[in-house]
Amino acid sequence: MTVRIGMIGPGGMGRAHIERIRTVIASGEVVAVSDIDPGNAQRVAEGIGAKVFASSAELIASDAVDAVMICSYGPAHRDDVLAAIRAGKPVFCEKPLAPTASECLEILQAEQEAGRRLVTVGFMRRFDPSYRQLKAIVDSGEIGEPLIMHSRHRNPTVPERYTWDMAINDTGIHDIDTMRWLLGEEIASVRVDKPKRTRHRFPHLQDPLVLILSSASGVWIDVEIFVNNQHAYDIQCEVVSESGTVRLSDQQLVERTGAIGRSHLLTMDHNERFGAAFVTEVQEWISAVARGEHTGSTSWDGYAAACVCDAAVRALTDDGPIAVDLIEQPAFYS
Ligand code: ISE
Repeated sequence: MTVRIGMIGPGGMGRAHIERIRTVIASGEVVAVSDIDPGNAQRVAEGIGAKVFASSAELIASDAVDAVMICSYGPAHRDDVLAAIRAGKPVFCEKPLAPTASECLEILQAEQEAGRRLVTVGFMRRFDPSYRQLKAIVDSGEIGEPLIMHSRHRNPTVPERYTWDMAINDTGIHDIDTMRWLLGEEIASVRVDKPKRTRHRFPHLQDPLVLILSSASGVWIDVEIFVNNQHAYDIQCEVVSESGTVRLSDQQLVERTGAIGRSHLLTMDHNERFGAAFVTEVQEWISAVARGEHTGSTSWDGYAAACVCDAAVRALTDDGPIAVDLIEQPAFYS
């Protein structure tokens, strides 16, 4: 079966997914496109022979669409995710599921009413081979219980339109999801520490910043977010456990040696660093849709990450630690 996909909001991320689906991913085809910019929808659709829809609502309702990918900007997600759930169609939504925890709650409610898991949130690190190997070691129990975790999320640069809260809602949200996923438990509280600011780039940003998270069982986690480091897309993670540690190693396949020493290249953006993860993520989603199953992170994961982000954004201005306010997890998601 070929899953007929409707793509909403094909910006950089959406176009990269389309390219993957067209070239390396099996059993899926993007047959429909909509965008708030009709010119963009037209251009993208023409390139792949897809149909253009004037609105996302019409695309979701179309009989020609089996499943929906939402790659538009965060504030537009809620309405389209709800429409897809009500149409009974599987939906892959890029992060954030929705910008606020209360909008995510509406999604949880609608999905439970629909009676089956339809929503997958695009937390691609869960599909990265090195993170998967790290999690397998943590889960094996061979090095004991995790006690401390260090996460580093560095970008070479961000555009000026990157607002003050985006270090948390757009960038740190990945680390928040990864920490929950690695530990298999929720984050209970968050504090934000503000180091000396870089002189590079924008005065409206606290850059870098450090989230100090505490998990439900008391694991201490620091997440460094530095989005104008001027040199690389640099992702690091280390888990310190009772009788050993495990961390991601360098991601490059080759090392070069010459007159100035030994070196390897660094990745410069998320598509380069997580290219393989994106392919696995989208392939697993399409294959699961074809089987009538669910895969990847759930609406609950999108909601829990939003709750931690809400607390972290508060902690940017209020003294921490701020408690993370979560509803009890419905059995539907356990
Ligand atoms: C972007 O949206 C991502 O998801 C990247 O992984 C992250 O590094 C970047 O800061 C975000 O803007």
